[in-house]
Amino acid sequence: MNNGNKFYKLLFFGFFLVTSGIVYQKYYRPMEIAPIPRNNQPPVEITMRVIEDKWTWDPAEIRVKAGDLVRLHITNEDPFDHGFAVEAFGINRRLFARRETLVEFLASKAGSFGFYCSVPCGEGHYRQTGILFVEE
Ligand SMILES: [Cu+2]
Repeated sequence: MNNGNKFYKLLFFGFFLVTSGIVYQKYYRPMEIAPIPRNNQPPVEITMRVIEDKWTWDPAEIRVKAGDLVRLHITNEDPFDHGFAVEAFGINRRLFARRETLVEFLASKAGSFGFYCSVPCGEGHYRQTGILFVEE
């Protein structure tokens, strides 16, 4: 078998994978698990902070609508780093000490999702949690 033959097999396999993915998304994927597309509203700007010495998010509850583009402006008031993670949306960002970090994401599914500090930061680390509500 020569290498050219192998190349065409790989190419065909890649084409097959992409095509079957598209066919699945268009015709077979149940509506309820499809990502909700962006609405035509302006981005939702939310100002948040990590309160100094408290291991607390302010606010600890965020409410948005499915389809919103969300922009979180998070200020970490502590002199050390924290993290901001929402597993359901694949978000995990470092919040540097005494700085504002912008976290932007599309709220593409409805439900309630926990967020937490993802950087080991001290005694209150494991209670530094909050909830993101995405309403339909
Ligand atoms: Cu932490």
